[in-house]
Amino acid sequence: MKVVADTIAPKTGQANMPDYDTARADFSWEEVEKSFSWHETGKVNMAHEAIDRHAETWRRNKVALYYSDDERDEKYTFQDMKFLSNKFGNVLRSIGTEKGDRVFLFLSRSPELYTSLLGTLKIGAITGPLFEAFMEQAVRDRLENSEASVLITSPSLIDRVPYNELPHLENIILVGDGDAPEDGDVKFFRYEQEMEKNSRDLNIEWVDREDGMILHYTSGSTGKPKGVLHVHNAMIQQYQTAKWIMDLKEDDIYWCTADPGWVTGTSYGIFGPWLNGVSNLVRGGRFSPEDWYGTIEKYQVSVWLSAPTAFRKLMGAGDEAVKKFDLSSLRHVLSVGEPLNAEVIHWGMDVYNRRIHDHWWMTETGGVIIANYPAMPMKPGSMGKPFPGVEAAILDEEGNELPPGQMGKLCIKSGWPSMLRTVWNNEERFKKYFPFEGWFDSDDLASRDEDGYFWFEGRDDDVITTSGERVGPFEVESKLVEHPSVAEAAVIGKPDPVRGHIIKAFVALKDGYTRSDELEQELSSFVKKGLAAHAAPREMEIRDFLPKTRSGKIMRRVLKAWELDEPAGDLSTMEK
Ligand code: 6R9
Repeated sequence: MKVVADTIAPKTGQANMPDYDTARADFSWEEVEKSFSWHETGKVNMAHEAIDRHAETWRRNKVALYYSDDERDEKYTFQDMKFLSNKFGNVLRSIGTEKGDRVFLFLSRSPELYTSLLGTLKIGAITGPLFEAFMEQAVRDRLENSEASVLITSPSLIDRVPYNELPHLENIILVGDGDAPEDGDVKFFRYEQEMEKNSRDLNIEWVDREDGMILHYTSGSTGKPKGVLHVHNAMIQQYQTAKWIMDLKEDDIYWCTADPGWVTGTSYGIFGPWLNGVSNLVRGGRFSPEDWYGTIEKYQVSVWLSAPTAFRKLMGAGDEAVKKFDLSSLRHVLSVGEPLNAEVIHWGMDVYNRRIHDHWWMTETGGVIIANYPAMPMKPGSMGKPFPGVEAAILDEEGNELPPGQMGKLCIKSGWPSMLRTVWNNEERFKKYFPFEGWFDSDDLASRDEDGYFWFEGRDDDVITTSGERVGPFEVESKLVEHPSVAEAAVIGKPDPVRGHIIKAFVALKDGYTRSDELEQELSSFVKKGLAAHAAPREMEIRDFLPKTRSGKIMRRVLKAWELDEPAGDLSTMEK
């Protein structure tokens, strides 16, 4: 049960979304649909709505994409994006690609990644973006399961593609210079040559709203990754959530730091901003506090979306780093992917003088489900409230709704616009998401308070039963992060003959702190005093870093497997 001492009021100012209760009372998805220039035939295409629609208005010369990495610094207008994606659509057609085919991307972040993803959608094919860092097994699993016929990759990555062992793979398009084998059972093409040959005019494929658009693989804790399928209809939710939650406005420079290999990097790194006609910044390269703050300063970023792991690292880097840069362009800051510790929000108020808006969703939901809204009072540590037009509830094991304050399954009333439509080649797995009639089960545990705010407790698998009490790992981790020495923390349950489980904490320290028995003792009693005796870690391990996914989630199941000497399961998404 949460006791919340503080709330943070919104900044007065113009937010796109009216106050929460009004927005909820008046909401209808049918109204949102009217924002789109649905084609007269009743057909649609995501890439048309995101790019071409704006290229047909005064926005044609507006910058759609600012791209920069250590070598490149480029701008593309909506018109440029239209022509480039048209060309790529023609390239795909010229090699025989058809509507419904799976066209996968295994590329580092680059303008070519974005234009080829859009070109793929324009011909009605299904796109599948992969993390550049994947090794051979991860690439193989995804290409095998999706039966992709086309892969867009680069000479530097081709060694990790077992193309001769993938019977469905027919064509490989190589982006950039460099030697590549270019032999075997597949046909190889050079991106630059093919783009040169093809026209910038394209007859777009008008598709049904329910036609497949994108496949995102999410790693299960064991076994093979699941291919979550989204359809073009997802645009309705991605458009409206980006408008209200990211609060996107005409003059914004929007920066989402997520890679398109993660759903955040497509729903809110591509579709959300461009459906709203907003200038979108993509920054390649690796994370460093100086580089990130420098990027905000240089591009005058006004809306910034990142993940808790990044904010915790920025916090660990100290306030001095912030002071070296002019961050005054920032209007709105957001975080997603993991619970955002209250401590980080308070720090954000101190150093950025901005609230960091936490919001919750999953690959399977396609768009945001629960959020802190720009005009709503924020309770630090809470995920906020369900999006207007979406119903979320806390259910028990039988599917009955639980009263406020109780921890249970976080479920969503089925039928929101961007809901997954299937798990590719695995209808059985898809059905498992719906254990109770009409409800999607997220497999997260959460509670709702008297005011309707939702509080994340942990993944269902991660919640710890110790001495008969159920403890959400996040609560303990957040308490640990409040301690001045702690940069990041992860807690797991370790089997114990007396208590069922004991709590074991893994902690990464901030710069300038070193491990000692006294410090471990102190951290344990810090949790005991701040939370409860049963929540205090009985074992502690200070580590240089914690294992994480490429989207920055702490992998508790991996820590647990290492601890118990058990197989760690699928590690393809783990950051090396
Ligand atoms: C968008 C995304 C989904 C899982 C989800 C939950 C965790 C995401 C969160 C959060 C607490 C938040 N999660 N946002 N937990 N607070 N604001 O992350 O998709 O990679 O599929 O992960 O991430 O456990 O179930 P995905």
